[in-house]
Amino acid sequence: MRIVVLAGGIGGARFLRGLKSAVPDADITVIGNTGDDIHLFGLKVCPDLDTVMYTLGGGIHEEQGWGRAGETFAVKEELAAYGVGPEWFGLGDRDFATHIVRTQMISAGYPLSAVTEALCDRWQPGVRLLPMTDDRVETHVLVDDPDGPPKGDAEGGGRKAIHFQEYWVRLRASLTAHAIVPVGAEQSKPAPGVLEAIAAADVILFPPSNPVVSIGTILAVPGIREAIADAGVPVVGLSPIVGGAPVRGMADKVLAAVGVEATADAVALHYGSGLLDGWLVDTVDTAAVPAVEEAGIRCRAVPLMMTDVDAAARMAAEALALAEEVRA
Ligand code: FO1
Repeated sequence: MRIVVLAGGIGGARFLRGLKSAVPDADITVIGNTGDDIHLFGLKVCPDLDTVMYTLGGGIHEEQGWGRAGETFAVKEELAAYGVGPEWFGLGDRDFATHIVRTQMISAGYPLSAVTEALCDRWQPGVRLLPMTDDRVETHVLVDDPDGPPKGDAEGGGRKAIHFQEYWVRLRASLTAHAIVPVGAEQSKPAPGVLEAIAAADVILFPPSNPVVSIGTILAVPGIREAIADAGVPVVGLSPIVGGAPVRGMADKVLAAVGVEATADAVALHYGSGLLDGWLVDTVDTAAVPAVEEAGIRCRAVPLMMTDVDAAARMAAEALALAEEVRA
Protein backbone atom coordinates (compact mmCIF):
# COMPACT_ATOMS: atom_id res chain seq x y z
CA MET A 1 0.00 0.00 0.00
CA ARG A 2 1.36 3.47 -0.95
CA ILE A 3 0.79 6.05 1.78
CA VAL A 4 1.58 9.78 1.56
CA VAL A 5 1.86 11.70 4.84
CA LEU A 6 2.16 15.49 5.18
CA ALA A 7 4.30 16.04 8.26
CA GLY A 8 5.52 18.87 10.42
CA GLY A 9 7.66 18.33 13.46
CA ILE A 10 7.18 16.38 16.64
CA GLY A 11 3.55 15.27 16.29
CA GLY A 12 4.04 14.21 12.70
CA ALA A 13 7.24 12.31 13.46
CA ARG A 14 5.73 10.42 16.40
CA PHE A 15 2.69 9.53 14.31
CA LEU A 16 4.96 8.22 11.54
CA ARG A 17 6.73 5.95 14.02
CA GLY A 18 3.31 4.46 14.85
CA LEU A 19 2.35 4.21 11.18
CA LYS A 20 5.53 2.26 10.37
CA SER A 21 4.74 -0.10 13.24
CA ALA A 22 1.11 -0.54 12.14
CA VAL A 23 1.87 -1.27 8.47
CA PRO A 24 5.55 -2.30 8.26
CA ASP A 25 5.24 -3.33 4.59
CA ALA A 26 3.68 -0.07 3.41
CA ASP A 27 5.54 2.27 1.05
CA ILE A 28 5.45 5.58 2.95
CA THR A 29 6.35 8.94 1.42
CA VAL A 30 6.57 11.89 3.79
CA ILE A 31 6.11 15.43 2.44
CA GLY A 32 7.91 17.49 5.05
CA ASN A 33 7.32 21.11 6.06
CA THR A 34 10.27 23.42 5.39
CA GLY A 35 8.63 26.68 6.48
CA ASP A 36 10.31 26.33 9.90
CA ASP A 37 13.74 26.44 8.23
CA ILE A 38 16.13 29.04 9.60
CA HIS A 39 19.59 30.22 8.57
CA LEU A 40 21.93 30.48 11.56
CA PHE A 41 25.72 30.91 11.74
CA GLY A 42 25.82 30.60 7.97
CA LEU A 43 24.06 27.21 8.11
CA LYS A 44 20.64 26.09 6.86
CA VAL A 45 18.67 24.37 9.64
CA CYS A 46 15.57 22.31 8.69
CA PRO A 47 13.85 21.52 12.01
CA ASP A 48 10.86 19.57 10.73
CA LEU A 49 12.83 17.48 8.21
CA ASP A 50 15.43 16.71 10.90
CA THR A 51 12.81 15.79 13.51
CA VAL A 52 11.31 13.21 11.11
CA MET A 53 14.76 11.93 10.07
CA TYR A 54 16.11 11.65 13.62
CA THR A 55 12.88 10.25 15.12
CA LEU A 56 12.49 7.50 12.50
CA GLY A 57 16.26 6.97 12.28
CA GLY A 58 16.65 6.48 16.02
CA GLY A 59 18.74 9.56 16.77
CA ILE A 60 16.13 11.89 18.29
CA HIS A 61 16.24 13.41 21.77
CA GLU A 62 13.03 11.61 22.84
CA GLU A 63 11.73 13.98 25.53
CA GLN A 64 12.33 17.11 23.42
CA GLY A 65 11.15 15.63 20.15
CA TRP A 66 13.81 17.70 18.36
CA GLY A 67 17.60 17.64 18.20
CA ARG A 68 19.89 14.70 18.84
CA ALA A 69 20.09 12.33 21.78
CA GLY A 70 23.32 12.47 23.78
CA GLU A 71 24.10 16.03 22.74
CA THR A 72 26.95 18.27 23.88
CA PHE A 73 27.03 22.04 23.33
CA ALA A 74 30.71 22.98 23.03
CA VAL A 75 30.23 24.84 19.73
CA LYS A 76 27.22 26.71 21.10
CA GLU A 77 29.25 27.74 24.17
CA GLU A 78 32.14 28.92 22.02
CA LEU A 79 29.83 30.95 19.79
CA ALA A 80 28.39 32.60 22.91
CA ALA A 81 31.96 33.31 24.14
CA TYR A 82 32.50 35.23 20.90
CA GLY A 83 29.23 37.05 21.51
CA VAL A 84 27.83 35.54 18.34
CA GLY A 85 24.08 34.95 18.68
CA PRO A 86 21.37 33.98 18.76
CA GLU A 87 21.69 31.97 21.94
CA TRP A 88 17.96 31.16 22.18
CA PHE A 89 18.08 28.41 19.52
CA GLY A 90 19.82 25.38 21.05
CA LEU A 91 22.00 23.77 18.41
CA GLY A 92 24.05 20.84 19.70
CA ASP A 93 27.42 19.64 18.39
CA ARG A 94 26.01 16.52 16.75
CA ASP A 95 23.18 18.52 15.19
CA PHE A 96 25.66 21.05 13.81
CA ALA A 97 27.17 18.26 11.67
CA THR A 98 23.82 17.76 9.92
CA HIS A 99 23.56 21.48 9.13
CA ILE A 100 27.18 21.64 7.94
CA VAL A 101 26.68 18.72 5.54
CA ARG A 102 23.36 20.18 4.33
CA THR A 103 24.79 23.66 3.79
CA GLN A 104 27.91 22.29 2.09
CA MET A 105 25.81 20.26 -0.37
CA ILE A 106 23.46 23.18 -1.08
CA SER A 107 26.48 25.44 -1.69
CA ALA A 108 27.73 22.79 -4.14
CA GLY A 109 24.45 23.19 -6.05
CA TYR A 110 22.42 20.22 -4.80
CA PRO A 111 18.69 20.90 -4.28
CA LEU A 112 17.26 20.39 -0.79
CA SER A 113 15.50 17.21 -1.95
CA ALA A 114 18.84 15.64 -2.99
CA VAL A 115 20.46 16.80 0.24
CA THR A 116 17.64 15.29 2.32
CA GLU A 117 17.99 12.00 0.44
CA ALA A 118 21.74 11.99 1.14
CA LEU A 119 21.26 12.70 4.86
CA CYS A 120 18.61 9.95 5.02
CA ASP A 121 21.10 7.49 3.50
CA ARG A 122 22.81 7.57 6.88
CA TRP A 123 19.68 7.58 9.04
CA GLN A 124 17.58 5.05 7.07
CA PRO A 125 14.23 6.43 8.40
CA GLY A 126 12.32 3.70 6.54
CA VAL A 127 10.23 6.28 4.64
CA ARG A 128 10.93 8.47 1.64
CA LEU A 129 11.34 11.98 3.06
CA LEU A 130 10.70 14.77 0.57
CA PRO A 131 10.82 18.48 1.40
CA MET A 132 7.60 20.16 0.28
CA THR A 133 9.70 22.32 -2.06
CA ASP A 134 13.36 22.87 -2.98
CA ASP A 135 12.71 26.60 -2.96
CA ARG A 136 13.30 28.79 0.07
CA VAL A 137 10.13 29.26 2.16
CA GLU A 138 10.32 30.69 5.68
CA THR A 139 7.30 31.27 7.89
CA HIS A 140 7.11 34.67 9.52
CA VAL A 141 4.67 35.83 12.19
CA LEU A 142 3.20 39.35 12.38
CA VAL A 143 3.25 40.55 16.00
CA ASP A 144 2.91 43.83 17.88
CA ASP A 145 6.41 45.26 18.01
CA PRO A 146 7.47 45.01 21.66
CA ASP A 147 10.14 47.67 21.09
CA GLY A 148 8.21 49.82 18.63
CA PRO A 149 5.95 52.84 19.13
CA PRO A 150 2.73 52.18 21.07
CA LYS A 151 -0.08 50.63 19.08
CA GLY A 152 -2.22 53.05 17.08
CA ASP A 153 0.68 55.51 17.11
CA ALA A 154 1.24 57.62 13.98
CA GLU A 155 4.05 55.24 13.01
CA GLY A 156 1.47 52.67 11.98
CA GLY A 157 0.57 50.64 15.02
CA GLY A 158 3.97 49.12 15.79
CA ARG A 159 3.77 45.72 14.19
CA LYS A 160 6.59 43.67 12.76
CA ALA A 161 7.13 40.30 11.12
CA ILE A 162 9.50 37.98 12.95
CA HIS A 163 10.84 34.58 11.96
CA PHE A 164 8.66 31.70 13.15
CA GLN A 165 11.49 30.27 15.25
CA GLU A 166 11.96 33.56 17.08
CA TYR A 167 8.21 33.67 17.77
CA TRP A 168 8.08 30.00 18.78
CA VAL A 169 11.34 29.49 20.65
CA ARG A 170 12.55 32.89 21.87
CA LEU A 171 9.13 34.40 22.60
CA ARG A 172 7.33 31.10 23.37
CA ALA A 173 4.43 32.44 21.33
CA SER A 174 3.80 34.96 24.14
CA LEU A 175 2.81 37.76 21.73
CA THR A 176 -0.47 37.81 19.82
CA ALA A 177 0.09 36.52 16.30
CA HIS A 178 -1.83 38.77 13.90
CA ALA A 179 -0.85 36.85 10.75
CA ILE A 180 1.22 33.85 9.70
CA VAL A 181 3.07 34.38 6.43
CA PRO A 182 4.93 31.57 4.64
CA VAL A 183 7.36 33.92 2.88
CA GLY A 184 8.28 32.59 -0.56
CA ALA A 185 5.51 30.00 -0.73
CA GLU A 186 3.69 31.72 -3.63
CA GLN A 187 6.79 31.54 -5.82
CA SER A 188 7.69 28.00 -4.75
CA LYS A 189 7.01 24.76 -6.60
CA PRO A 190 6.60 21.22 -5.25
CA ALA A 191 9.90 19.36 -4.89
CA PRO A 192 10.65 16.59 -7.41
CA GLY A 193 8.57 13.53 -6.58
CA VAL A 194 5.96 15.31 -4.47
CA LEU A 195 3.15 15.50 -7.03
CA GLU A 196 4.05 12.06 -8.38
CA ALA A 197 3.82 10.55 -4.88
CA ILE A 198 0.41 12.18 -4.30
CA ALA A 199 -0.87 10.94 -7.67
CA ALA A 200 0.34 7.38 -6.95
CA ALA A 201 -0.92 7.24 -3.36
CA ASP A 202 -3.55 4.75 -2.19
CA VAL A 203 -4.23 6.93 0.87
CA ILE A 204 -3.13 10.37 2.08
CA LEU A 205 -2.82 11.16 5.80
CA PHE A 206 -2.67 14.44 7.74
CA PRO A 207 -1.04 13.50 11.08
CA PRO A 208 -1.60 15.56 14.26
CA SER A 209 0.87 18.24 13.13
CA ASN A 210 0.24 21.95 13.45
CA PRO A 211 -2.59 22.71 10.96
CA VAL A 212 -1.35 26.25 10.28
CA VAL A 213 2.45 26.36 10.34
CA SER A 214 3.11 22.73 9.37
CA ILE A 215 0.36 21.20 7.23
CA GLY A 216 -0.97 24.63 6.27
CA THR A 217 2.47 25.65 5.01
CA ILE A 218 2.82 22.48 2.92
CA LEU A 219 -0.62 23.16 1.41
CA ALA A 220 0.52 26.72 0.60
CA VAL A 221 3.00 25.43 -2.00
CA PRO A 222 1.09 25.95 -5.28
CA GLY A 223 -0.13 22.66 -6.71
CA ILE A 224 0.00 20.53 -3.57
CA ARG A 225 -3.48 21.29 -2.21
CA GLU A 226 -4.99 20.80 -5.69
CA ALA A 227 -3.11 17.52 -6.21
CA ILE A 228 -4.43 16.16 -2.92
CA ALA A 229 -7.99 17.34 -3.60
CA ASP A 230 -7.87 15.72 -7.05
CA ALA A 231 -6.04 12.54 -6.02
CA GLY A 232 -9.28 10.55 -5.90
CA VAL A 233 -8.13 8.51 -2.92
CA PRO A 234 -9.16 8.80 0.75
CA VAL A 235 -7.61 11.71 2.65
CA VAL A 236 -7.82 11.18 6.42
CA GLY A 237 -6.61 13.50 9.16
CA LEU A 238 -6.09 13.22 12.92
CA SER A 239 -6.91 16.12 15.21
CA PRO A 240 -3.93 17.84 16.89
CA ILE A 241 -6.43 19.43 19.28
CA VAL A 242 -7.79 17.30 22.14
CA GLY A 243 -10.30 18.68 24.60
CA GLY A 244 -9.98 22.20 23.24
CA ALA A 245 -6.21 22.41 23.58
CA PRO A 246 -3.23 21.35 21.49
CA VAL A 247 -1.71 18.09 22.70
CA ARG A 248 1.74 19.67 22.44
CA GLY A 249 3.15 22.94 21.26
CA MET A 250 1.13 26.09 20.90
CA ALA A 251 -1.07 25.39 17.90
CA ASP A 252 -3.90 27.36 19.49
CA LYS A 253 -1.85 30.56 19.17
CA VAL A 254 -1.42 30.24 15.42
CA LEU A 255 -4.95 28.91 14.90
CA ALA A 256 -6.24 32.16 16.44
CA ALA A 257 -4.11 34.11 13.95
CA VAL A 258 -6.03 32.52 11.08
CA GLY A 259 -9.39 32.83 12.86
CA VAL A 260 -9.83 29.14 13.65
CA GLU A 261 -11.06 28.01 17.05
CA ALA A 262 -8.84 25.51 18.88
CA THR A 263 -11.37 22.68 18.71
CA ALA A 264 -11.23 19.28 17.02
CA ASP A 265 -14.14 20.09 14.73
CA ALA A 266 -13.00 23.62 13.83
CA VAL A 267 -9.68 22.26 12.54
CA ALA A 268 -11.48 19.69 10.36
CA LEU A 269 -13.72 22.40 8.92
CA HIS A 270 -10.66 24.59 8.38
CA TYR A 271 -9.18 21.89 6.11
CA GLY A 272 -12.63 21.46 4.58
CA SER A 273 -14.49 18.63 2.90
CA GLY A 274 -12.83 19.59 -0.38
CA LEU A 275 -9.64 18.17 1.09
CA LEU A 276 -10.61 15.81 3.91
CA ASP A 277 -12.72 12.65 3.53
CA GLY A 278 -12.24 11.48 7.11
CA TRP A 279 -11.24 12.93 10.47
CA LEU A 280 -10.31 11.29 13.78
CA VAL A 281 -11.05 13.11 17.02
CA ASP A 282 -10.14 11.95 20.53
CA THR A 283 -12.80 10.21 22.60
CA VAL A 284 -13.07 13.33 24.83
CA ASP A 285 -14.28 15.18 21.73
CA THR A 286 -17.03 12.72 20.81
CA ALA A 287 -19.48 15.64 20.88
CA ALA A 288 -17.63 17.12 17.90
CA VAL A 289 -18.39 14.17 15.61
CA PRO A 290 -21.83 15.32 14.34
CA ALA A 291 -20.55 18.77 13.29
CA VAL A 292 -17.74 17.19 11.27
CA GLU A 293 -20.07 14.63 9.68
CA GLU A 294 -22.54 17.40 8.78
CA ALA A 295 -19.69 19.07 6.86
CA GLY A 296 -19.41 15.94 4.72
CA ILE A 297 -16.33 14.54 6.46
CA ARG A 298 -16.62 11.04 7.93
CA CYS A 299 -15.65 11.29 11.61
CA ARG A 300 -14.75 8.81 14.35
CA ALA A 301 -13.77 9.34 18.01
CA VAL A 302 -10.79 7.20 19.06
CA PRO A 303 -7.95 7.65 21.60
CA LEU A 304 -5.49 10.15 20.11
CA MET A 305 -2.82 10.50 22.80
CA MET A 306 0.48 9.20 21.39
CA THR A 307 1.77 8.07 24.78
CA ASP A 308 4.00 5.44 23.15
CA VAL A 309 4.63 3.78 19.79
CA ASP A 310 1.84 1.25 20.33
CA ALA A 311 -0.68 4.03 20.98
CA ALA A 312 0.50 5.82 17.83
CA ALA A 313 0.25 2.52 15.92
CA ARG A 314 -3.34 2.08 17.05
CA MET A 315 -4.16 5.62 15.88
CA ALA A 316 -2.54 4.94 12.51
CA ALA A 317 -4.53 1.72 12.16
CA GLU A 318 -7.74 3.63 12.98
CA ALA A 319 -6.91 6.23 10.33
CA LEU A 320 -6.28 3.55 7.71
CA ALA A 321 -9.50 1.76 8.68
CA LEU A 322 -11.45 5.00 8.28
CA ALA A 323 -9.81 5.47 4.88
CA GLU A 324 -11.06 2.05 3.79
CA GLU A 325 -14.54 2.88 5.12
CA VAL A 326 -14.52 6.10 3.10
CA ARG A 327 -13.20 4.33 -0.01
CA ALA A 328 -16.08 1.81 0.08
N1 FO1 B 1 12.75 24.20 20.09
C1 FO1 B 1 12.84 24.86 21.29
O1 FO1 B 1 11.82 25.04 21.95
N2 FO1 B 1 14.03 25.34 21.75
C2 FO1 B 1 15.18 25.21 21.05
O2 FO1 B 1 16.23 25.67 21.49
C3 FO1 B 1 15.13 24.48 19.81
C4 FO1 B 1 16.28 24.25 19.06
C5 FO1 B 1 16.19 23.45 17.90
C6 FO1 B 1 17.32 23.11 17.17
C7 FO1 B 1 17.23 22.33 16.02
C8 FO1 B 1 15.99 21.87 15.61
O3 FO1 B 1 15.89 21.09 14.51
C9 FO1 B 1 14.83 22.19 16.32
C10 FO1 B 1 14.92 22.99 17.47
N3 FO1 B 1 13.78 23.31 18.20
C11 FO1 B 1 13.88 24.00 19.37
C12 FO1 B 1 12.45 22.85 17.81
C13 FO1 B 1 11.85 23.67 16.69
O4 FO1 B 1 11.62 24.98 17.04
C14 FO1 B 1 10.54 22.94 16.32
O5 FO1 B 1 10.90 21.62 16.13
C15 FO1 B 1 9.88 23.26 15.02
O6 FO1 B 1 10.37 24.30 14.35
C16 FO1 B 1 8.39 23.33 15.29
O7 FO1 B 1 7.86 22.13 14.92
